[in-house]
Amino acid sequence: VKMKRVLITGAAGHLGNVMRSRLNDWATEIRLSDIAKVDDLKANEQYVHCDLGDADAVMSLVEGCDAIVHFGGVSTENTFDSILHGNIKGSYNLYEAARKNGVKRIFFASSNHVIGFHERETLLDAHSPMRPDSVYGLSKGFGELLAQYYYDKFGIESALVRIGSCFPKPRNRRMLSTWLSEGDLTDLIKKVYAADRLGCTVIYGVSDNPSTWWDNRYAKFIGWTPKDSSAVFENEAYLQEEQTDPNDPAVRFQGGLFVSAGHYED
Ligand code: NAI
Ligand code: 15L
Repeated sequence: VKMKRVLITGAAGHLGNVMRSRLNDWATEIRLSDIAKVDDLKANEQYVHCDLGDADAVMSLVEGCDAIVHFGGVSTENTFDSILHGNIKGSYNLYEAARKNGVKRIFFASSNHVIGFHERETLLDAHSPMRPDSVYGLSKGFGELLAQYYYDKFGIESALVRIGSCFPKPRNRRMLSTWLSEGDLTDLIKKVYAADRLGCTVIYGVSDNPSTWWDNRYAKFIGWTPKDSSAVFENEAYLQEEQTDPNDPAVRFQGGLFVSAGHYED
């Protein structure tokens, strides 16, 4: 399926930048937005500076787009004010703009930190209760509920993709279980838009790793089968050398370091 005009928010960030080049052929036009500058625009790319917390700016940003891949916002723990602005108001502004501009389907970059306070021995699926491990994770929980509301009330479909750890390779032992390859993420985005129906569906964004805490049984209808595996990194020296204590909260809980990270005060 070739898309007409796709909006990628957070396009100056890590995943926005990677996906912008991987998805280039997928769309006739790609609109890239961020508060930071996006460089080296290709012929079919357009950059729009936009603060997601600015409702009017987001309204005009979304105009004329037929798909939104929403990566923009604060991507790790931070102050409540910055998360309120970029993630809570930001995602509300985006869904309002989608409603008013007739956008029918959104890829929402949620996070594993929505469920980070589950222990690693617990196998989760889409129906497991949220247990956010941070104000950041809490804001992603808000985003998921927001998407559900916009689906129930206005029929806007969303993929709520609880991304594990999407980096070129796992950075620590935990990421052997949470790693998502760039190739699998690219394929997932395409599958989300190729599906006849999407509804409002939670998908764990994780590759086919030997160890996993997440079961995508309720998203099978989308037809996404991750092909990569963190097994290729298992024997790397930096992962062997890491010291782990089973009673360390960062080892006990799925969210890793986010569960014990400090709580920011404004
Ligand atoms: P990133 O921090 O590199 O990119 C986020 C981008 O959003 C940045 O370029 C930043 O300038 C922009 N942004 C922040 N506040 C904004 C605002 N108020 N208005 C407009 N733009 C704003 O993060 P990354 O790694 O690329 O993640 C992309 C998305 O995926 C984020 O929503 C993150 O929460 C989510 N995610 C990423 C994971 C990963 O493994 N990389 C794991 C789980 C979730
Ligand atoms: C996230 O939600 C963050 O955006 C990313 O930077 C990683 O820390 C990732 O989760 C993770 O859990 O590894």
